[in-house]
Amino acid sequence: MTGKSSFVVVANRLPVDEVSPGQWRRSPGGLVTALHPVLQAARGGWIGWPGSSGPAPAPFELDGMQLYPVPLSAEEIERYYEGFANSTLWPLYHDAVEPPLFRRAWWASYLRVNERFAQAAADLAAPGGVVWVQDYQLQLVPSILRELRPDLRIGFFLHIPFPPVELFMQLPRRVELLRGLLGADLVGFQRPLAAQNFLRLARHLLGLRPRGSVVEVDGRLVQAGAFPISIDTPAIEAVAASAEVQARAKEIRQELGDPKTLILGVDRLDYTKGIEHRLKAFRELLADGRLAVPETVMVQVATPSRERVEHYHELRVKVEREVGWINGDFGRVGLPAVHYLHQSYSLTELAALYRAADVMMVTPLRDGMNLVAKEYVAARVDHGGALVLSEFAGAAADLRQAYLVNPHDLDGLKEAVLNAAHASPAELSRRMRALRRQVRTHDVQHWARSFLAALGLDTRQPLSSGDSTGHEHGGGEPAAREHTA
Ligand code: GDG
Repeated sequence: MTGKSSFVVVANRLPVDEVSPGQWRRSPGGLVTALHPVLQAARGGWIGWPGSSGPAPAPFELDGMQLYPVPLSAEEIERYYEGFANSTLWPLYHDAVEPPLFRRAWWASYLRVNERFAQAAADLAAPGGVVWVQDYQLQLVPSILRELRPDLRIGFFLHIPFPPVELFMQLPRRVELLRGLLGADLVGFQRPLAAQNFLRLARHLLGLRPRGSVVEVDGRLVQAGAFPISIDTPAIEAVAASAEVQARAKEIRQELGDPKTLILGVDRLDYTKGIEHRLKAFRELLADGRLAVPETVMVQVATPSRERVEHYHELRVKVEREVGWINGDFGRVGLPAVHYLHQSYSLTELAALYRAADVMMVTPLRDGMNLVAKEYVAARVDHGGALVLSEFAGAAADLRQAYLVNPHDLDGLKEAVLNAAHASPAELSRRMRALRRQVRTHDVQHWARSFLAALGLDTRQPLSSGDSTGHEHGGGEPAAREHTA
């Protein structure tokens, strides 16, 4: 592939999976769904790691997207990805719900990998092009890229929370990380509070003077704002409404012994998701006699995740011990209380589970957004089911008619589960209709458009390929935007 791209996405992972050697398939997920049309129209490029160690394949095209694989060595996967990204930044940015680990050797690797991604973007982007950098693994890319290519318009979006100043200050490399983000023209977050934390930090750490949502750095203006991410609502609705999924939902309930109440959890097996809190609430409700097996059963899907990281290994042991405890005390032969599934499923199977569940429990201790909560709502085309949702998920601000809970308040959590399980069909339908309006009007297309419009890229106009972005850059004036900090 040759030629420069006027629109470039930079993300840790390429949006594809290798199904057999040299055979790639688009991976499921909202980000690629949202960006696919923009990438197609602009002949845009996506720079990312293909998912295994060693040399990367040559650039290739898939479904109209130009894909540029960036190689990572086994040592870089260990230090940059499992180390600095997932053992330092991930826990620290999630309220330090597990203690972040600081290892000096990880930083050098994080810096080197960020330089590699930035160089790839600098090589690919057309003059005056737009580059959109994704997430906490690549926080140094904006400033490195700006040094290499001052002509570009650079956006950054953080998918996870941005911590309060007091927590961020623990980072030994705090100045470099903050300066990295300030290389962007627009820094987007899930919630306004995160944008405020970022701007406060710029004042506290670098003595900058933010005005509203804008801060001046080295004579440039950097804008911070909230752009709550969402899901591909029409696609999920279509899957959930299919005859296949309806039949499968019915079958799942039968296989579970036709319970009166089916409680569901679906998460990556991650310590931020509050899986243990949820299980404990269920165990206590059974012990109190306020719920009973087999009228009530729980299904917990815990998708394998980051298995080589120590915290994740420990979590698995704790969750599985709790599941064993509950089933030992309350299960019967052929009728466990909790069906625990440490596996990945197809979207069709997930949609069937969503449609089968009476109560969906989403109880993170801290979560940037949480797409599972939104997917559950989108899947309930029948207006049934109840969503129990943690206040500490970004999604709680969008999904106000959920049963909102503090997962640390075990009694409150138990009450919410009972209220959800015992609510009248009319009450459930009233809440679900309101929730569904939100995810229908604010889907992932809406998210991508809002961000790119704020960055100066109008995705409603046909995009040109080649070396023009089809928009004016002007003298650093921040673009108008829907959501402000
Ligand atoms: C980060 C932030 C933010 C899960 N198991 C299976 C499966 N999934 C899919 C879900 C959902 C996605 O994975 C998980 O998204 P979440 O938002 O719930 O959580 P994170 O992975 O932590 O995502 C988060 C998000 O980025 C986006 O900005 O919302 O706060 O932490 O889509 O459906 N999908 C399939 N099989 C599974 O077994 N197919």
